[in-house]
Amino acid sequence: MTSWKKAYNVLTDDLSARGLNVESIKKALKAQRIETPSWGYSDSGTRFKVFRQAGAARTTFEKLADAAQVHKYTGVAPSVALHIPWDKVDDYAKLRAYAESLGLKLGAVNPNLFQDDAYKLGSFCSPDPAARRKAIDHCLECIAIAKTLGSNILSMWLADGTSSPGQDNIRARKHRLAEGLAEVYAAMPASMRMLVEYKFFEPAFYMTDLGDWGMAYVVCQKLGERAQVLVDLGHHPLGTNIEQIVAFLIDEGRLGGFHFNNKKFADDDLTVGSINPYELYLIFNELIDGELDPAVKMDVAYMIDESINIKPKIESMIQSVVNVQEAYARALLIDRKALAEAQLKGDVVAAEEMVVQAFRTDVRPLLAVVREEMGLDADPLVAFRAGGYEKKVQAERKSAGSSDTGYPGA
Ligand code: RM4
Ligand code: MN
Ligand code: MN
Repeated sequence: MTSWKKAYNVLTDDLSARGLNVESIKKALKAQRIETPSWGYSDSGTRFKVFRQAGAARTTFEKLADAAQVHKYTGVAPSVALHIPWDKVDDYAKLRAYAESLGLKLGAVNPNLFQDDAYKLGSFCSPDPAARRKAIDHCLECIAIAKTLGSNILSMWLADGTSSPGQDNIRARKHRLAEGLAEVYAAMPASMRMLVEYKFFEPAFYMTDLGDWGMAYVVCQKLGERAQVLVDLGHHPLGTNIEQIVAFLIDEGRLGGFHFNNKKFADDDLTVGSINPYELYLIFNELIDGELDPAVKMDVAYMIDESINIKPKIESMIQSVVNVQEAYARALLIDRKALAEAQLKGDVVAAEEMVVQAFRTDVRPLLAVVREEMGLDADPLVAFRAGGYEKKVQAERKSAGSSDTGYPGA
């Protein structure tokens, strides 16, 4: 505490002198929520090799126990996304009760539309009506599961695409997609949202049926108001301005959620903020700009979608959550009024400086004090390491995991 306190006083004096309201910034930080993915806690790898980790979660129950550790030390990660069938269990009511006993909620339900032989040519877009039926039925099953779990998000990612020119009729695939999604959308209760994720390549390499945000947007618009676009940070070509996509979707009321992760080259699913923290920060800059606009209605699910192969899973997840917190905290330090004035005057340098200076601010003392005020340790990673959980589960989880509950890699 004492080590952070001095830096905290210097920082908050400075922020107050800049006319910022420290208390409301702290309130926003305490209210932030980030969902972690069940598949981020089990063994995973690349298509070359899965390196097993001692103590990695083997069952959905163990994944939840691990997620509870992330929430215990960060205080802002109380929900967990599930992937069906990786997280298939006999009794979903029991799973829900277990989650609640850990202080967790079950979040987005992700149907798996890519790991069955039937999906060789696609799921919703397949030329084979039996494959399409299977995909739709699986999503209907996921809606039923979500209802039992108390979850109100159906998160759709399709691996659909073609790998050779001429393989299939692109427009016919588009029509099949619209038809199948409409049936699933119609089956959702009024409280449920469908998030539609796009990705420009992989596993198909010639074209992907939902290749970018524009295609996802058009599909959502046709479905209805409760269909919104999900932005996964790893799903764009290199150099794409993701924050612009975010701003555009916010303005159209169609930003449904995020899959936070980080990439160096492709869909790398690395620790959030580990490669390009400035991009993450600029995304939060747009999110706050949207939140402050009374003309804009926002309901955004902040989720992590990472798959760490080498680092210990829980530690990486804590790093990710902390990096998201820091990006948000920094973006909260921008003086919005002054920025708008500089923009209107065309003072490019002053406007950029305001954005850059906030990014350069060391917000760790602020977050340390926020955590202490929430009854947490100032440093989640250090506290987790000192807690002895890794050692405990390494001893308990000696037998091999079942092979169908993990993410094998892209
Ligand atoms: C995909 C996509 C989905 C995720 C799967 C495992 O690339 O990001 O969101 O569920 O991977
Ligand atoms: Mn994703
Ligand atoms: Mn992905």
